Amino acid sequence: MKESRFRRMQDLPSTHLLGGGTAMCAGCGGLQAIDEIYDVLGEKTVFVNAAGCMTLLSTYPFTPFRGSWLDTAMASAPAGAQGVRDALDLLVDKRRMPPEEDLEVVVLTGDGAAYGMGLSATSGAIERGLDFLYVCYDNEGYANTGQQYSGATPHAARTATSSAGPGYLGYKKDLFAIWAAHRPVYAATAIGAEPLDLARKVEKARDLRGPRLIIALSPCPTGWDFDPSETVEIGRLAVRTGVWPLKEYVDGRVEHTRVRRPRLPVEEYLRRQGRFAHLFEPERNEALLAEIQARVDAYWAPFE
Ligand SMILES: Cc1ncc(C[n+]2csc(CCOP(=O)(O)OP(=O)(O)O)c2C)c(N)n1
Ligand code: SF4
Ligand SMILES: [Mg+2]
Repeated sequence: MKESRFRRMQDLPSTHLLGGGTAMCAGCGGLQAIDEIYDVLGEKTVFVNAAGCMTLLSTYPFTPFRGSWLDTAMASAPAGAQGVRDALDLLVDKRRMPPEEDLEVVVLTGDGAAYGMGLSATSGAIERGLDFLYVCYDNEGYANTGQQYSGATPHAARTATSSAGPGYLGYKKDLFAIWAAHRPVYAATAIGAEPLDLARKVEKARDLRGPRLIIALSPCPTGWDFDPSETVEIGRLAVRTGVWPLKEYVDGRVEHTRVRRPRLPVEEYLRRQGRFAHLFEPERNEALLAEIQARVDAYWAPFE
């Protein structure tokens, strides 16, 4: 059998070494976003992490974070967050911890957990009004296990489980809309390549109480197949082509926070990534390119 060109992250040379000998890929867009988010949140945090690439950030007893960290099974991070929140509330109520030492409970998961495996636990947590911030780094696949498709994979992307023909036949789920339908306190999309927009959204989310979401699109050189030096440029192209709208939901209203006019053609974004190479070689797939462009145009049409 032909070897998949999608390799497990653990098989790659260690380019970014952390405590415990864990390795992250160079140019990881998820790591960039989390770094920027942590800059705003600071150390008074408990990260409740579902299994994924970022789990490798924290191998007991090492972690690059100054706050606390809890690992959970893939589907259970919001349930873990409920337990941590309840414990913190009890400590404050029983005066065993001063209120000023209270911590922000942050769920940190990839898209596999956020869009799929953990969605039911998330829905229940929002319904209960749990006071937590959900951070999803969305690299559009199960990256840690070799980039299998997830509910976040875009149409036509090649993945380890859609490695031939037109690529992934499904369409990326709209997690922002799913959250908005729950009427949370706050929800936003973001990307590490737009750090000011991201920081403003994290600040806003930090200062609210209740269920809050930040989804950061996370260009993944390993799974999307591009050079690690291009992470920021590809992230900017996702926004400038309109593929990744930057927006927020507050008080029942959705507003875009960065609008690029005119938008660049989507193929400027697609052709930089090996996962879409079959749309251009050995010949251009005009029908599929037109379909992808039409879907992006249809999204933006009501706002123009
Ligand atoms: C219930 C369950 N199924 C499968 C796995 C194996 N597994 C570990 S990480 C991972 C990928 C998670 O994907 P995502 O949430 O998108 O995070 P990423 O790996 O992309 O960072 C999988 C499938 C697991 N830990 N638990
Ligand atoms: S596989 Fe992708 S998301 Fe995972 S560490 Fe590497 S670049 Fe980051
Ligand atoms: Mg993922």
